[in-house]
Amino acid sequence: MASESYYLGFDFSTQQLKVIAINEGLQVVLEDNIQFDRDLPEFGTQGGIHTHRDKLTVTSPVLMWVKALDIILDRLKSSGFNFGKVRALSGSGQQHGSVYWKNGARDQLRHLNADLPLHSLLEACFSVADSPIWMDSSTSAKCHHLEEAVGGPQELANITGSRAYERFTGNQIAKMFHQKPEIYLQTERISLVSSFAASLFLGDYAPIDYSDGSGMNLLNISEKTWSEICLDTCAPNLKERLGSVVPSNSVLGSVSPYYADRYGFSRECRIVAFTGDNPASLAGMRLQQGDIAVSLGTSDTLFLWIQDPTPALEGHIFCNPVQHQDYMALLCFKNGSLMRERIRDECASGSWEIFSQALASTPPGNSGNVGFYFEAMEITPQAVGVHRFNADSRKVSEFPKDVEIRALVEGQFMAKRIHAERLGYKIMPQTRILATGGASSNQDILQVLSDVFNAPVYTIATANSACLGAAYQAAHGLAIEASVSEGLKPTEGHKLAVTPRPGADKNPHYPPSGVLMPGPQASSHSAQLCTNVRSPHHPY
Ligand code: XUL
Repeated sequence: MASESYYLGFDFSTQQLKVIAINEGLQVVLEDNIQFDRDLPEFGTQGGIHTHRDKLTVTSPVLMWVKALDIILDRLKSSGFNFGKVRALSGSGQQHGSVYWKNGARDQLRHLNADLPLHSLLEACFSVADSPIWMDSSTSAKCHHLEEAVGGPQELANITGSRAYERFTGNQIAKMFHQKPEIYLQTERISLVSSFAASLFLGDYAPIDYSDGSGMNLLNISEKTWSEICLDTCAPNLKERLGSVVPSNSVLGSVSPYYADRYGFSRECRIVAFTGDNPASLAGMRLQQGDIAVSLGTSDTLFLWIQDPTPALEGHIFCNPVQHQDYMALLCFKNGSLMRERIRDECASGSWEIFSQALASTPPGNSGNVGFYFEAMEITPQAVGVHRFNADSRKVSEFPKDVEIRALVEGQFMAKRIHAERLGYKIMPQTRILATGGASSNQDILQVLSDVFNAPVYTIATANSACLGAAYQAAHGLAIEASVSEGLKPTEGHKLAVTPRPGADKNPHYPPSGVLMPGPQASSHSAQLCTNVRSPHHPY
């Protein structure tokens, strides 16, 4: 133990700052966290945020994040943690948030006095005290303007991986520039939450990494350079304020002497680029080429490892944090567990057991009956209401209870597969589905998932996957720098749960692989699913 070396991962998320230390065997040896509301009440946040009077503007105090770092490092030091054994560190941050460094701040960052805590040294370094974060939705006008400027939403998605989203940083910067031009002029650098946090360790401005940079509507994700047209549309002289972009597992340098002097870090301790929490989760869940991670929680989220992306109007394509020539996609479905629970209550007397029995007693493909259930306005696609179709593709107003249960679960997974394939995802022979979240403990739900994707489903514990992923990135980045290996591929911890039933790939009621447009070979439902006709009656 005494001779062990460590890698540290930090996660600057919305409600807390977390830290994980792993050893050379990539096992977790230490975890800690600072809860912003509880541990830093002086900032008056609720859930780590300030919601403004217009209800659309959402921010977090930047010095709260700095102070949280002071506290967590002090705490680790008093617990006897040996910082001298840390070979490399990395981190993740909530995506899209922006930090505005005031003119002259770089000089301050480069000369940190180890006798003082970071938050008092950096008190005067930010031109905006409250940083806009991902929950902000006050920039609709800027989004519209950006899409217009580049030739429409699909064109913006082709360049940056996503159409314009309110929370994406370019639109936030555009708002800042237009509302407070004098503040913009006083700002010498704009960081993401991830690159801001890396800057604290580096004692200098850290570059933005490709993956988190993909959440800005500013980066050309194929060329991996800033898009001039997007930059110019958002604000003048933005390129010089953003600095360069780098692959997500780049080594940025060594820790600032501040950390060696104050906490006993080795001066050799390397800093690997920090990235967004979703890219870091992809690393933390140990996804590999062709894999899908499905988190079945309140809402359902999909991470996909993609090689040839086809950006669409729904979902996001980011550069891949592990292999920078590849990509990842992120899809969010709001009607996840809440919808499954509602149908469980209506059709299975509130019992998961009865719900499971219905799935077990109905055939895969549901004899052609399919349904889409959106209690709340869905994100992917933007649709609401309940839509049931029978085997003749006719809209019907109800199904028998067991048919309803299978229609819901199959409909949810078919929609996931279709949206994934629209973004360029291809199911491959080695494809694994990694399932997490509450509903991943239900074998019968997982069986449907496995059948619809015709791939084995593994379960994986993902508490703190972003933070763990950041620690892996630290080890991975160092290994790449030392040319030790192409990358570390830890696979333990994935538990095989179910495999597809024989014939799942030939089920006429599931969308045939790779279908993006209705074709003669497609079943009537998958044809309907793929037409993308938006109407109040049909969500697809
Ligand atoms: C992703 C997003 C959120 C934040 C949460 O696009 O906005 O998942 O990254 O921290």
